[in-house]
Amino acid sequence: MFHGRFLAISMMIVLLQAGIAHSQAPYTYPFTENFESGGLNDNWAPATSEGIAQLSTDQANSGSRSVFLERTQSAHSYTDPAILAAVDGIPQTGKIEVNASIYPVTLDGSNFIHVLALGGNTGNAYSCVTVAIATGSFQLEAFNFDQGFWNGGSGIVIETDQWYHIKVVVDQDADIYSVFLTVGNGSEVLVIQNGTLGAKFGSPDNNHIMSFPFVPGNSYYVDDVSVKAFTGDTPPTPTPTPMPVTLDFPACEDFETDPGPAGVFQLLGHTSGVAEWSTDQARSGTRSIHLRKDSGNSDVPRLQVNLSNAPQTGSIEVEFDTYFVTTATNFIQFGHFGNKQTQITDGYKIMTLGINPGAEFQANDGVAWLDPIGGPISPALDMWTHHRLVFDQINKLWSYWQTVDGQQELQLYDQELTADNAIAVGDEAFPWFSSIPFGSGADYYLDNFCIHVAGAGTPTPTPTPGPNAVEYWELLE
Ligand SMILES: [Ca+2]
Ligand SMILES: [Ca+2]
Repeated sequence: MFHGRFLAISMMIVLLQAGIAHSQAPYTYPFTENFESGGLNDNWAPATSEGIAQLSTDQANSGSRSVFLERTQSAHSYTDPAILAAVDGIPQTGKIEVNASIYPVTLDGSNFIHVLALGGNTGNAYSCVTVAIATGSFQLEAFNFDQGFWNGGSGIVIETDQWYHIKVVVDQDADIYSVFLTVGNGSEVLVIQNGTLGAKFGSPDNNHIMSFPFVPGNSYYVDDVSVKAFTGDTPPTPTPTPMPVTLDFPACEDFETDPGPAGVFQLLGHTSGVAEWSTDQARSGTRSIHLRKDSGNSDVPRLQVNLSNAPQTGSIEVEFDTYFVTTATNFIQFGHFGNKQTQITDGYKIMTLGINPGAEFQANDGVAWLDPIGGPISPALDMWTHHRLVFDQINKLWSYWQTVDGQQELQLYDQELTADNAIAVGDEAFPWFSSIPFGSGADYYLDNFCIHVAGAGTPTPTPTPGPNAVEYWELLE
């Protein structure tokens, strides 16, 4: 017993001594760190037990050095590998900006990559705000515990082997932040506007900067970290493009013009497939959106659009056309309403139209995949299918019609919107429509996306009332 206790005390002393030996000096506001001189340990606490956090000359945004971070152990960690530094003297009023440049080497979409966290010092540098490369979409997003969900998404997909410049503008008077992103030498884009800080940056226990890969499969370089007074105008110069953009209500999009890299309709195609503007097929005009998944199962590539301008009451109708070329070895989520954009735990927040691995239409009501009322039906390949959804946001019901080759084939659901949340289309927290090939082998086109008050549109052809038509028309009253 004695020896065991003595050994434990001795180890504690050794650990304390190690901590003293490696204690880092805090930065003093304002500062810019280009990593060109001195050791990383001078100001940063690098954690390296579960990966790499070290100075490197392999890449540099400035000069010849930067910091390389890579998680090599399995699972995930908020603290290791990581670099962490304290900053003294951060003003508690006025506007300040926090900058960091990052250069991704490998990106794994299985979880967030926390490239710039502001706040606490122990595995929770998010207390103010954390900027991360998002799961699935590979866009820049931000999180704090007060808001409780990730937000943002610029339409700009973060790729490997490219420098990105992140600027977080903190308004200490209003307790809000905005995030800007510049790709290489390009223009500055506003990614998140006026998010709410979880805590005032620089207040006691909230005066740290941290960067960590979080999950295996992620590695990147960091350079040119600074915290200084915000010197830009309001709005900043160059005038940023406000993002994310939201679809008007009502709206119809025939995709005859290119959605562009950061348009209302966002095409995300980071890995193993395509999400592209296409002339291969068209339900209207000569163009549509082509979505294809070549390998694996994941939420990219995809088309997504923010529907938060939709009224939160009354009945809303959403229509679109698809042209399926091949089905997949897993679900195709060709019509998803919810929050795929940020990949929160509940991936089926409102409802999802899908084709199952057996190549039959199903719909997910937020709880389970459901068969059509009339029984399983396979998609007609190489022809256009019209989809029409009515969301009764008062009674929290949705119904679905499908028209193939001029014939109404199926199928009326009269399902409850996600029962435990009872949220509506365009709900502030879950406003996204996504169309996702998801399963390997999926290949289809999408055209003519419309959203409007139920019954206000003139769908072509007009669905023939089926066995459940009474319910449908009652729904519209
Ligand atoms: Ca440098
Ligand atoms: Ca078209």
